[in-house]
Amino acid sequence: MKKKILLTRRWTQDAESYLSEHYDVTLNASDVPLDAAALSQAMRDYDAICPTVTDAMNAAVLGTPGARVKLIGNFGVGYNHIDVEAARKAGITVTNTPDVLTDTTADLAILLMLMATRRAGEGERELRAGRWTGWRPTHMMGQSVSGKTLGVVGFGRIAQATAHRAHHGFGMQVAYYGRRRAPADIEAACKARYVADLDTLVAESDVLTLHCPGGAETHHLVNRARLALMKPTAVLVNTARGTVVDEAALAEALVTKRIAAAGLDVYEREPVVNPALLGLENVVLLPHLGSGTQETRTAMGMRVARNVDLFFAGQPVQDKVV
Ligand code: 8YV
Repeated sequence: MKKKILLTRRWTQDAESYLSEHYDVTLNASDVPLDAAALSQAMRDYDAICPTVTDAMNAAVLGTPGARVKLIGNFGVGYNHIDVEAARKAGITVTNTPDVLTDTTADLAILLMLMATRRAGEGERELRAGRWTGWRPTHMMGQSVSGKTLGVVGFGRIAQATAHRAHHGFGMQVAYYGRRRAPADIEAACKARYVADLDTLVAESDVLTLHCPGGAETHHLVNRARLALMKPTAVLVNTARGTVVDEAALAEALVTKRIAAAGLDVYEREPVVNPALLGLENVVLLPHLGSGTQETRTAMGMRVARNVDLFFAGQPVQDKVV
C-alpha cells in the first residue's frame, strides 16, 4: 500500500510529479490554504503532511486525537509555523529544506538592499505615473553601498551568503551579531567582524539585514527602542520573518525619517501588510518572494521528497528538525 501524503499547496510540476509517482498523493488543486479543521482532519487521514509557512501546524492540530500522521515534511527552511514541541510529544518527525534556498534568498536580500538604497521602487512609480520630468543632477539621489557597513543579525547559511555577496560583490564591510561567534574560516570568507552586542551592531550599521529565525525568541527584536539606535541614514532589510520587526514602530520610523528606508519581504500577519507602510515611498514591499525561483522551488520540493523517501524507507531523514 502506498503511503498517503498531503501537499497543502500547489508545488512545481516536477516536484508534484515525483511524489505522485511514488505515493498516494493529494494535491491542492485550488491552492487555497487549509483551515484548522481541515488540517486536523488531514492529521487523521494521511501518513505525512507537507505544509508551508501558510499552515499553522499548532499544538491543537498536531495533537489531533486519533492522528495517523507520522511525518511533517515542511516545504521551507523556516519552521516557526510548526509547534515542534507538540510534534515531539506526539512522536511526529519534522523535517525542513535547508541549503537549497540559501543563494536564492540571499539574492533577494541584496535586491531589497539595492532597491531601498537606490530608491528603485519610488523611481519606477514616478516613471509609470508620468511624473518623470527628465534627467537632472539632483534627481532622486539614493545612497551608495560601497564601503558601507552591512550589519547582519543571525549568521546562518542565508546570512553568510548575503554577507559574501555584499563584501565581494559590493565592497561592503561586514559586521554580524549571533548567539555564537562563527568559526574563523567562516568569518574570513567575507572578512566578517563579530559584534557581541546587538545594540552596538544596530547603531553601527548602514544597512541592517535580518537573518534570524522567527518565533517567540526573536519577536520584535527590532522594536521602537532599537530603531531609535539606528543611524538616520540607515536602511533595514528583512527577509527573515515579519515577527522579528515591530511593523507599527517601523512604519513610524519611516514616516518620521528616523531611518532612511526599508526593504521588506516578510510581514507580521501575512498576507496583511500594515496599511501605514503601503503609502510610503521609502519602503520596498515584496510579497514573500525569498525562495521564489522555478529552480529553487523545485529543489525545495525534491528536498521534501528526499526526506519523505528516507522516512518511509525506515532510514534516518536528511533534515531532521525533531
Ligand atoms: C518559503 C521561507 O517560500 O523557507 C522559508 O523559510 O521563508 C520561504 O522561502 C516558505 O516559507 C515556504 O514555506
